[in-house]
Amino acid sequence: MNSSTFHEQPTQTPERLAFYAELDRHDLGALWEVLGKLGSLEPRPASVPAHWNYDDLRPLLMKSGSLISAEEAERRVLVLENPGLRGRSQITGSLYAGLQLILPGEIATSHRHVASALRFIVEGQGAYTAVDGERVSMRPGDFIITPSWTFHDHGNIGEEPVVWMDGLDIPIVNLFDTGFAQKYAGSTQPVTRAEGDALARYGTNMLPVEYTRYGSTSPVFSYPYERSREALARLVRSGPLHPSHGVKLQYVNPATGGAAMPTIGTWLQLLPAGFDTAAYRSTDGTVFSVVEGSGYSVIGGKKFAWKPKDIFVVPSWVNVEHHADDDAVLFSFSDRPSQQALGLWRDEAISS
Ligand code: GTQ
Repeated sequence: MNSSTFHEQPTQTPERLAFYAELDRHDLGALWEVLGKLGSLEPRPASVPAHWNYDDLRPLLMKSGSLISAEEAERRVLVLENPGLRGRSQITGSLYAGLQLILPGEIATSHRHVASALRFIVEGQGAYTAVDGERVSMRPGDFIITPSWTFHDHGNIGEEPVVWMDGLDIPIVNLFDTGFAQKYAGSTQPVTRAEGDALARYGTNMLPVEYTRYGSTSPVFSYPYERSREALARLVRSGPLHPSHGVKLQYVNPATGGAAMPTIGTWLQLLPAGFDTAAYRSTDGTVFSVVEGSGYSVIGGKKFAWKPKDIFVVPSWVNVEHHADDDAVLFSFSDRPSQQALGLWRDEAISS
């Protein structure tokens, strides 16, 4: 072992190579031949820093709208494929992300799956998502969850195309071979609760007297932008700003204080105009969606300029610094709660 690798591959002698061939015939391998690939001194993600410009994405989304209906597609989504992981439908080593389009009058039929999903609304008014018998309107900047194994359908009863970013833990579910999925018997689930029911019941710093289901997924499934944005506006005035994050809040399950979903963590942050963050890295590869403002991020030494509706990704253990040209609001998500539950998560503020 030297300082740059965890394990140096031993010399391959003819006797050793013959032995490896013999092992191979018995479905065996020699650890010392592969240890350098299995273990590393620090994370070596296959995913790379990447940025998607919404000016490029939008025309392609609209083109998809003319080529296939939401109904035929089941979900009309352009998958954000990390350039280092092409063909695997992954934006990081553990997460899936895509941009979903629903046109006026369309529905995306009801189904459920073990994978948990988040929706972060990017543009348009008039769409809803239904979860557990309640329909909630989608507005730009809203963060909405679809808990594991809950039936969900989406619809657009407005007059504009609606686009949101989907984030799912599909690669985590598949890592464990724990995926199940079902279609609902009808195209949409019956509405059994009025809009706003879950937010009133669970999202006002109070819980129903009989509530006991602490744990796993948040009973609040919509986190409206207006409320979160207002909190950030107040906090940026009262300070102090975190050197690496500006003002950054976690979305929580109000019954536990933990993340809204067991596998995926989500945040909203404000970087005031002119703010430069201190370099930071963490083991949770993180996806960012720009809500307001423009600026740039330096990710692993590469500069990516961004503006509203753009998406960018910071892989595990890669340094990131943000710069805001004007007041910028960034939504982000990662697998941090998964890593923390398993005792794996690390982060580090880099001092310059
Ligand atoms: O809206 O239910 O992007 O099931 C991928 C799989 C969205 C959804 C995706 C899904 C959905």
